[in-house]
Amino acid sequence: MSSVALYSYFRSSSSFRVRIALNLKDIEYEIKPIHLLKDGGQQKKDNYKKFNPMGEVPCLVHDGKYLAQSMAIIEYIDGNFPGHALFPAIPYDAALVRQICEIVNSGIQPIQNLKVLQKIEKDFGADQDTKNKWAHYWIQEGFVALEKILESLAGSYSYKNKLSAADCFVIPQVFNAKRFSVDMKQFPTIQRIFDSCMNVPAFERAAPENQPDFEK
Ligand SMILES: N[C@@H](CCC(=O)N[C@@H](CS)C(=O)NCC(=O)O)C(=O)O
Repeated sequence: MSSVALYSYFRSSSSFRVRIALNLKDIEYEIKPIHLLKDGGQQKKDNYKKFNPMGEVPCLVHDGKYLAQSMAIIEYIDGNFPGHALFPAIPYDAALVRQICEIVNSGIQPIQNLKVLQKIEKDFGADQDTKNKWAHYWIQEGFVALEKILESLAGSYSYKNKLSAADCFVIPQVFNAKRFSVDMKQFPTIQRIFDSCMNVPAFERAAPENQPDFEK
């Protein structure tokens, strides 16, 4: 029997991606909470950074093997566990799914990540309102592009009518969009995908409010 654990923070969208993927694959896993704000950020402590020197969640532990970066983790999960395939078999279609993942993974989330918001506060004097506007701007920009691409690719889900890795990335980013008051009426395709996915138990169970470390 293999053992799977995930270092995760309830509000972390990158952890949320992996929680969805694990649920879609029906993999049992233990959540190991890492609090991103407590004690100056538990992700920055040496006893965590020895697993992930980037000082970020998520980090997967599978049978004693450690792996960080949600994209790498989700590809690893997909290749190593049976069940629902997270990437289409056709190479071009699989690349289209990765394109969606990367728009979120490299084009949107890193610019509104906690450490970026903390840096613009500490070194450039940004107050809460400025930090909110910053995050709002980058999510809004990214969603304009994402909406355009998804208009032709999506069915009920990001890739046609099949749940895929793309949904693991898009849905948590919508949670962040809502948190930073992005008006989702501008993005009807993304909103439609969100509504369909949130009716799937794998997504609902992975949501921040259903995590053992959830805080209001
Ligand atoms: N590209 C990384 C991003 C990971 C990441 O940014 N994690 C955030 C939470 S969503 C984090 O741990 N931030 C800690 C910090 O900013 O100090 C991944 O996909 O795993």
